[in-house]
Formats: sequence, C-alpha cells, structure tokens
Amino acid sequence: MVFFDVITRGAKLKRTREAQQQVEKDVAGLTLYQFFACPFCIKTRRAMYKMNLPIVKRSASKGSPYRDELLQGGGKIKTPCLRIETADEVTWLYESSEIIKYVQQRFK
Ligand SMILES: N[C@@H](CCC(=O)N[C@@H](CS)C(=O)NCC(=O)O)C(=O)O
Repeated sequence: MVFFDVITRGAKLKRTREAQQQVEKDVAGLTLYQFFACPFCIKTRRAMYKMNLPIVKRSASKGSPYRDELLQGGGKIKTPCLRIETADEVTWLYESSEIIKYVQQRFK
C-alpha cells in the first residue's frame, strides 16, 4: 500500500515561492504522529503531500520515543493524530478525515 501510494500520488500543489514560504512557516506548529503502513496514515500523508504541506512526521510505533509523547499528549495510541500548536494552546486531533478537513480548510 505504501508503494502503491508512492507511485500513484501524482504532483504536489505548486505555489509561488512566497506563498510556499508562508505555508512552511504556518506548518511549523503541526506534527503528524503516525504509523508508516497504517492505511489511515497513508491517506492523511497523501493529502498532505498533494497539498505540498511539509508537516513534520513522528513515528508512534513501539520503541519510538514519540509513542509516549502521543500517549501523554493526545491520551491514546491511535494514528494518525495531528498535534496542533498555536500561541495559546496545543490540540491533538485524531481521525484521518478530521485531520484532512482541518488542513484543507487552513491551507486552501
Ligand atoms: N477512524 C480512524 C482509524 C484509525 C485507526 O484505526 N488507526 C489504527 C492504525 S491503522 C490505530 O491507531 N490502531 C491502534 C488502536 O486503535 O489502538 C481514522 O480514520 O483515523
């Protein structure tokens, strides 16, 4: 599935250099906790790839130091989960369709 995703993803969204630089600043507060081969994570990564959103990804697999971060912060080991940090708060957003909806609304 990962391989299929890689060969069928197509092109990334192209923005002007300035717009892409702004997006890169804006995604700095986002982190995707994920499992490499999880189909819901693949779907989420694919949407982020197509939207050209270079969001930091952290593995929540057993043995990864980020697994505990997800558990402590989000409350459960379930992926994908998007950690959203703003000036005021940190939110942990579960559910692939909610995450995709969030990034689509925020980065139209
Ligand atoms: N409805 C969820 C399903 C997510 C899901 O089931 N993820 C699996 C990995 S493929 C998981 O984290 N399982 C661990 C668990 O449920 O404890 C979504 O769309 O994000």
